[in-house]
Amino acid sequence: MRPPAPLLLLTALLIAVGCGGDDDSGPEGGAVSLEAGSVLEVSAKEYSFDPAAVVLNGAGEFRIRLDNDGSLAHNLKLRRDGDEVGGTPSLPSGDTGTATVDVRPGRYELICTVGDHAELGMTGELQVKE
Ligand SMILES: [Cu+2]
Repeated sequence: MRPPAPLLLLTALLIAVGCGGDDDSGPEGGAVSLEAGSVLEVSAKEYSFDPAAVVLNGAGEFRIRLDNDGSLAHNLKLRRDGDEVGGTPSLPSGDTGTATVDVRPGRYELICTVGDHAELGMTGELQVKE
C-alpha cells in the first residue's frame, strides 16, 4: 500500500484556491445602498461594474455617473424586464459619462451592451425600494 500523497496535496491545493477566490457577496451583503436623489457612481472595466449590486432607497429620478476605468469602450444601461429604460452612452477608455434615469420600485438589470461584455460579466443589479 502506497500513501496517495500527491493526490492529497492536489486536493489541498484545489481547496485553497477555491477558498482564496471567494468574494461573492449576496445582493444584500455586498450591495451599495443609495438614498433617492443622490448620484450613483459606478466604475466600469473589463469585464465588471463596481459596484455591481445597488439598492436605491426610493423611486424617482436619480443620476448615474459612469467612470470608464478600463481600456475598452463601455456603457451602463438599465433594463427592466428586458427593456432598456435608460443609461449612459458608450464611453471611450478613461471617459466619464452621466445619465438621469427615472425608476419605479422593483428590480433592474445593469448591463454593458458593448460587444459581448455582458456575457463576459458586465452585468449587475439595481433594486429600487418604495
Ligand atoms: Cu463593456
